[in-house]
Amino acid sequence: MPRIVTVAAAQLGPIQKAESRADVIGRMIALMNEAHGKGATFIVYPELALTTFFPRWYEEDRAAMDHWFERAMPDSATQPLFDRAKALGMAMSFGYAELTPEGRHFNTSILVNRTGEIVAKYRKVHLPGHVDYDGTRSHQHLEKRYFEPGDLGFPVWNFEGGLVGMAICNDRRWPETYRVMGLQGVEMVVLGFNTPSVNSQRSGEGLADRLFHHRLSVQAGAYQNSTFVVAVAKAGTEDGHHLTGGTLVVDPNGKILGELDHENDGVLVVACDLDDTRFGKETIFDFARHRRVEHYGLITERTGAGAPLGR
Ligand code: CDT
Repeated sequence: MPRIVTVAAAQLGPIQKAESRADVIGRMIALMNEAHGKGATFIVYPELALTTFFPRWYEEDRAAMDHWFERAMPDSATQPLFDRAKALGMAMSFGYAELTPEGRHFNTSILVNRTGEIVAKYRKVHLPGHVDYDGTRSHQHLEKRYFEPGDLGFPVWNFEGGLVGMAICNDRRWPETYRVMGLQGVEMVVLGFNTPSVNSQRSGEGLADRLFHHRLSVQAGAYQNSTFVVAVAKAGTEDGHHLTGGTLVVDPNGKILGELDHENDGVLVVACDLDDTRFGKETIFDFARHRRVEHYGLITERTGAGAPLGR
C-alpha cells in the first residue's frame, strides 16, 4: 500500500517592500486554491513568506524592524489563510518572522494540520550573513542582526501520514541539518528559501552557480538520508534585488522530480510515495549498520576547522 503525500511547492514571486500582508495572503490563498485543484493535500510556502526579504535592509535601530515580525500566529492578517486551508482540508507549512512575547526574534516556520492547528514549529538554526553594516559587500544580508539562532533543534514530526521535518534556506547547505533529521527517520524535509542570485562578496558567483549549489545541497541531503526534500523559493526581483528561484522537489534517490523554471507565483505539485524512502534507509544508508560514530566526534566537539589529527 503506497503512502502518497501529494505536496505542492508554492513558489512566491517577488514581494516588494510596499506590499501589505493582506496582498501577500491573497496571493498565497490563490496558490492554495490552484494546488487544491491539482490534487495537493499539503502546501509548502517559502521562508519569510509574508513579507519582502527584509534582512537585506540595514536599520541602526533594530526595534524599527519589528513591524516585519508577527507577534501571534495566526493573527488577523494570516487568519484568512488558515481559514481557507481548513475549508479545503489542506495541510500547510510557511515561514515568517516571529517576535515572541519575551521580545525574542526568530526566523520561523510551522506545520499546520488539515484542521488549521499549528502542530510544529521550527526556528532557523544556520543564520547566514552578518551583524553590522558591511560596505565591502554588494548588498547586505543582516539575518545575524535581526534574528537569534533557533533554539528548537531539528525535530521530526508525525505529519500527513509520514515523518516530516523542517529547515529554512541556509540550513539546506549543511549536511548536519539532514542527518539529524535522518537519524529520526525523516521521510520528507520541507524548506523555504530566499537566495540572492549574486554572492555579495564575489560578484563572479552569479545565478548559475547559486542554482548549482542549491541543487547540489538539496539533492545530496535527500540522497544521503533517503528522504524527499521539498524546497520552495521566493523568486524574482524585490526592490532591485534579484532572488534565484529554483523551487524543486527531490526524491530519496537525490533525483529532481520537478522544478519550476520561472520567477512568479506558481505551484509544483508532486505525488510522493513515502515508502520510496525505505530502500535507501534499509540498504546503503542503513545508519544502524553502517555509521561509525566513534570517528565522528569532531562533528560536535569542534565548530570551526582546527588542527589536523594526523601527523
Ligand atoms: N535566506 C538565506 O538563508 N539565504 C542564504 C544566502 C546566503 S548568502 C549570505 C542562502 O543560503 O541561500
